[in-house]
Amino acid sequence: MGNITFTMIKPLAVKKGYTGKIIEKITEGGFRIQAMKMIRMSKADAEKFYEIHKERPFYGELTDFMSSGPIVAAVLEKDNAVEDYRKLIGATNPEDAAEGTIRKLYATDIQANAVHGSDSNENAEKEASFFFAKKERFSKDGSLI
Ligand code: FUP
Repeated sequence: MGNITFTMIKPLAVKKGYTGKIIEKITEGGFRIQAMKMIRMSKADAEKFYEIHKERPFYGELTDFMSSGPIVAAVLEKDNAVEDYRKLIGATNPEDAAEGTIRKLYATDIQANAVHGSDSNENAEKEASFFFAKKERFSKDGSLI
């Protein structure tokens, strides 16, 4: 059971002005923010981040979309963070997402599905290090992680 997950608020959700509401859902869901920043990925950054999906038909479109504008990246802390966050965000396709989930509330479609959430503890650590240096991650008392 890991205690961190990594999330991104995706470009269209940022553009539509949902950042504040999504962060509120995250903190109300019991997650503490270890690190957070707004950043725009280059196409190459997005290709590297989503390398696992390289062979999928949507890889080109997905990486175009994810580099089309700023995202908000964050490392979130909670017991059982990966699983609990996936519950809070809902299914990948917002049409299948449960009522009250972030994707049900703020997603546009399966690609612009409002937020990313890590799918394993191992990937959460990898994704967190992809975006954040050690000096950008803080524990509850304000010291570095
Ligand atoms: P998830 O872990 O819920 O983000 O979902 P996946 O790992 O299956 O997919 C990663 C991302 O690929 C999704 F967030 C959006 C994108 N995607 C598409 O663009 N089209 C698809 O048909 C499936 C996924």
